[in-house]
Amino acid sequence: MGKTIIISNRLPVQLQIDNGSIKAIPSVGGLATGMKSVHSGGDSLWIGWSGLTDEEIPEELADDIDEALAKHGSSKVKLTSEEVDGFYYGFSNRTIWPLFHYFLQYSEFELDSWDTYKKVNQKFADAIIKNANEDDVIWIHDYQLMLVPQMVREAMPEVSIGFFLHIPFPSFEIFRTLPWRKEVLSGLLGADLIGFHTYDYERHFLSSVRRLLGLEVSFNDIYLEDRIIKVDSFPMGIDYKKFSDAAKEHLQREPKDQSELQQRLNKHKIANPKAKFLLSIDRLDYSKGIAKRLNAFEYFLNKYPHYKEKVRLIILAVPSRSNVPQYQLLKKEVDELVGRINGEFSTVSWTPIWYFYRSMPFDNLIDLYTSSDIAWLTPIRDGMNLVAKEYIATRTDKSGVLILSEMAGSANEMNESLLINPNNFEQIADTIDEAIKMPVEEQQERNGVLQKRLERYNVERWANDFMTSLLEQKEANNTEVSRKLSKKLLSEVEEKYKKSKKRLLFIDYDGTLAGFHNDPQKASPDEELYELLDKISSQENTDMYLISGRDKETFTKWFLPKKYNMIVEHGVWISKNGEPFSMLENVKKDWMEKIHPVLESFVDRTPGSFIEEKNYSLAWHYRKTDPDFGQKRATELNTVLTSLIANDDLSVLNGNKVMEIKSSNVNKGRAAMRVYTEADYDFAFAIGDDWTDEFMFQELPETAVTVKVGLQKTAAKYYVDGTKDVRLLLKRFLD
Ligand code: GDG
Repeated sequence: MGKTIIISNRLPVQLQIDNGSIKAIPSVGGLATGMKSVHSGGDSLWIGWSGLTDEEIPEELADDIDEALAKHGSSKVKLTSEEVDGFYYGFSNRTIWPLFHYFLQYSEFELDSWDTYKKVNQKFADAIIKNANEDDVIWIHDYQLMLVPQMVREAMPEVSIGFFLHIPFPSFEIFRTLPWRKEVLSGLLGADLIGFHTYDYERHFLSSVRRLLGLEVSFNDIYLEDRIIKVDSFPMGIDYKKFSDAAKEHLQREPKDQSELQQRLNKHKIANPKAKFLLSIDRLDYSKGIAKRLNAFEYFLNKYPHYKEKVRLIILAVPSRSNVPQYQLLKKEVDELVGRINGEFSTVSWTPIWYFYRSMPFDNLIDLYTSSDIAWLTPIRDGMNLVAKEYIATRTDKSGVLILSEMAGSANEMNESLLINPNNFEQIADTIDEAIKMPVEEQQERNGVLQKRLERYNVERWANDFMTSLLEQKEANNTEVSRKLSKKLLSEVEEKYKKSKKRLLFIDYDGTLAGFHNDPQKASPDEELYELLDKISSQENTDMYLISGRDKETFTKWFLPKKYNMIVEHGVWISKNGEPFSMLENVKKDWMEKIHPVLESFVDRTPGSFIEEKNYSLAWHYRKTDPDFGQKRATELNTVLTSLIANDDLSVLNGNKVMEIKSSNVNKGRAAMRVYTEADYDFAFAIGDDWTDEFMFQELPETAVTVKVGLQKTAAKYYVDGTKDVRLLLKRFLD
């Protein structure tokens, strides 16, 4: 494995030019804080934007800037101020951020900023391509760079690409409103592994992929023609040791070594030992629910007036995206609310809210964490929320209460905290009361469990899990059980075919010779296909069988009186040399009366599904239904049928968007073997795309050439990508 390349919008340091000299300031925010420890660990390069636009970089400082960044293992992507406006403040933060956090009303759909987003994503991709080797591992981060995976994939088809989204992925109903939804999904699908913080985000993403791109999704794998993409959840952890060590060190400091902020906090504690500090820390962002929290605090003070002068809310709101109008409005709203509440409740000796609108050094952050009795974090939506985890990590004696919004991704792993709905003021007020009264033993019990979990699943573990999973995925894609029919393998098969004296070919129809169609009757053969089949079947010493689950009427209409051999309905009927169909297998059909009404009830409740009645089987098709819903109903039907047919000699075949119920002693494998044993064949070949073809792959002798169409799990020896490749393969058999 080569080096790791991390790509995110911002680098781990932000550069500032101060009187001609360059200052590197550590970046604030979840992604930067989390990935820093991964970056410092080994051979890695971080590519991102330096925080300075081209216009802000004087020519004479350009080299110094590159050098300053190189010291931090970083390399910059150059952006003009216009590009930053369109890409970052525009599409990223006025379209994607609000949409993905369910603030639909704030989402702007501007073609210009989408164009800039595409252009800047290409710039990031170019920077990667310039720096990467094929054996490097590329890890792309977050919503600003969703098109980069596919852009890199096009230039470097074999390289390992991982993508992690740090914010929520919204439900399909929200995501579908984005005009460029398909482009965004396709951009992401350039990756080998796509990671989210929670299972819910993963689920939403897969549902959009299925519904908008119509791709085959099985569990958490997405099947493309030439690759499988894995989607998984990896809840991001923190650098636990860094926070807990810092807290320990803080608590041991002599008063004279303490920060000014700590000394002030201490003074208030000493003056009023029973008073409680409530802490809230976030970037000033509407998704974090700061204004709502202030309103809830006012509600609390009114509902529990005896806490007046006994609680203080410390709000640290870190300036963020102040170029975006929504953030300016929010700043105004928060300023006014703080003013109003302080005006309403303050006494000579007490101000209920301390409000800091700035970014603080790490040291002060620890002061706040270690001095606060309660951390109160109520985002309206939050991908994860690392502040909640950091607070717990700094509680060295395990005291302290965390009140956390259910809407934060971290709530999934922090059940021992007090979880609230940020919109329910009544519940919030009661929970603050509960937190204030909570006995220390209970606090320690809850935090003990949380600390163990956070210490174990820290940010290093998170990154390792992601990387391991990415490499495994690459490995799995490279070493499939069946091998892709490469040019070399194709030549080998062709040679075997041409040298053989008696050949037998089994060729499935739907999904193999012809693509799928919503109406099965419309997937009829084209002229080119007839020509190809005519030529193969007329070769000497060659028995070609079309083998299908279709009914004999359709195949009679499409192929007779052509002299192809045909086996239909999975092996019930056979036709040789242009003769009418006759029965190959004796099967009963009295069970149909019992099963038909069950299928009817599923058709009634599943719009778009329908029953196909074949002579000896019944098929329930759900290709035209909503994919998620269809899958759910298919699972349900499977359960119902399994118990219904327990005593009959029937089996249920789960095909491609179809479930077929038929007699157990009929399948393509059994039929193929009956034909195979009729003569002395020295070349046997079978090709098919779905589950029902697996019977052939399994039952034909080891020497047979078996080929699966598509990438799904198979017993076949080889695979090809799609129907086009099937025809190219068959053409090889012509003289
Ligand atoms: C995004 C997602 C997801 C904050 N103020 C200061 C400061 N911080 C540090 C905190 C924490 C980080 O910034 C904030 O992380 P969050 O996770 O709470 O939130 P976002 O910035 O919105 O991050 C979020 C995250 O990505 C990771 O995937 O959890 O859901 O929105 O580490 O400590 N650090 C310093 N001074 C401050 O004033 N030094």
